[in-house]
Amino acid sequence: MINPDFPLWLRASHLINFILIGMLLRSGWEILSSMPRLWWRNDCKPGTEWLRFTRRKLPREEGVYTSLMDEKSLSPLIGLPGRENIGLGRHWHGISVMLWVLNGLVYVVLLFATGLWRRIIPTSWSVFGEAWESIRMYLGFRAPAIEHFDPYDAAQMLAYTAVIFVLAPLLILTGVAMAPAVRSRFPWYVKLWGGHQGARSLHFILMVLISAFIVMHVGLVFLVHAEHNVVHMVFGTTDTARSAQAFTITIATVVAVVLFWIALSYWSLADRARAQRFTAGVSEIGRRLFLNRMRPRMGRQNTYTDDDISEFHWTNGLPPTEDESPEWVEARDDAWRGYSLTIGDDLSGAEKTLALDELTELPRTSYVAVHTCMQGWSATSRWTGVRLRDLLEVLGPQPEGAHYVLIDSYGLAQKMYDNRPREPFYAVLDLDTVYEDDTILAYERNGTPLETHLGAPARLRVESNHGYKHVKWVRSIRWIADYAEYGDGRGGTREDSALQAFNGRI
Ligand SMILES: Nc1nc2c(c(=O)[nH]1)N[C@H]1C(S)=C(S)[C@@H](COP(=O)(O)O)O[C@H]1N2
Ligand SMILES: [Mo]
Repeated sequence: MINPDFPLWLRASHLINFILIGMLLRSGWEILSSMPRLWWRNDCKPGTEWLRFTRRKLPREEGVYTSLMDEKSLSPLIGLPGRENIGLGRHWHGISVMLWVLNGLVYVVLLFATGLWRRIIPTSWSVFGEAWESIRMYLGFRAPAIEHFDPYDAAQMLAYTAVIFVLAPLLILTGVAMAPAVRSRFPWYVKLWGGHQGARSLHFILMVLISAFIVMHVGLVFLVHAEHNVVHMVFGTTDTARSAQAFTITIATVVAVVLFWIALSYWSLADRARAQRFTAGVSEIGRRLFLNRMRPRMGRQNTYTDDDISEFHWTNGLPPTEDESPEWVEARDDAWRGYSLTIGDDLSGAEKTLALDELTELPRTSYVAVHTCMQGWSATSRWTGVRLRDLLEVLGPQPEGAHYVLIDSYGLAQKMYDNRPREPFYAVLDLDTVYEDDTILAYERNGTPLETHLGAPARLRVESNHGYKHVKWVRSIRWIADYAEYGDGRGGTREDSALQAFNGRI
């Protein structure tokens, strides 16, 4: 006998939600473990964290400690996938959130379409008094009688309404605020949350709240009138004679889901290149739908101004050493007189070199922008330089057959994916990104020549993307046909070695 009040769609979306929440939590912990510190201050100055999950002390000096050194390894039983794989963790987070939002939308639409919202959303103020009565009973280790559950009691109505209509939307809104594509297009939106660190810290707090809800919710299902709850959840009936059967199915399902979560980790770790292709490929659907069309406009906004400039700036990647690049070290020691930047076209072999003073004579642009490393830190600076599209014109119009631009560095990758000798750090941009207003080669920060650890004498800024696309100590900028022929073929050093997505818009 089917009770229409627990229709199949409701039970199915409940199960799907359970699977996806687990994936979101586990991949979220993987992301957090790559930089296990939380701030309210947007410059993430060492020592000002309000919470940290690491005993490591941060040096106060700028440019000596890279965020990559701060990564912690999680067990694959906890993190998705675990073992310092933030790239894959980010993709899993993306896939899970896309499915979770879709499932949530279907659920909410059906909830209103079927009128079932009435038993969840309170419509009378008396719900607060009744909920307080229930809570007092629970605190005294007693439970309200079954007549109070219709099918939910007042405390449940309040909790479910808060989770579905407050916590979940806030998690989505703070998550979106951390995307550089969103920030560079709508800077006011990020400021609304207290900047990148405000959004990140709130996202964390909301995660804790939703986790606490899950623990309570699951606990109470089994503690308070379990025989009713499990038949509702599994069969949708009120036939308590089937509760033993429902109980068995529930336990078996939970065990299967937990095994599935762990299997995702081991599947990812077994062949990380394959996992990157799959997960970055699927999550690209979301970027394409929502982020790729947003064009950055930091030069035309006044939300972030010189007043927001950070006191401290984190670093990822250390400057080239004498061994790594004698020519860069020599140029540095000679006030950049020997520095040369190559603008090239790999299709025809054409190239031109520019000295630093030729670079600074090109039309300049300047704006205040927030840098975010996908690991979690941020910093605000005024960047001044030449637009990439203007710089490329030095060589002439866009060559026929060129679909990307590759930027490489005098500095080497911190570590190669397969431990082969370290190669120059590089990033590839697609044409949309190349032509954006806020894709520039910067040679000044906060009105003074670029500091050595931040990429002197010139570094890329791609405001619509996370930091891993912003090549420092730039050596050459070249038109290319396809990035598959360079490095490991993923379109950048962080893509190759940390399995990040080619598209760094979130
Ligand atoms: N040459 C080079 N450029 C690089 C890196 C690097 O390791 N080497 N790291 C990238 C990453 S992941 C980030 S977040 C930014 C950090 O920029 P910052 O050190 O100027 O703050 O640089 C990017 N550019
Ligand atoms: Mo980064």
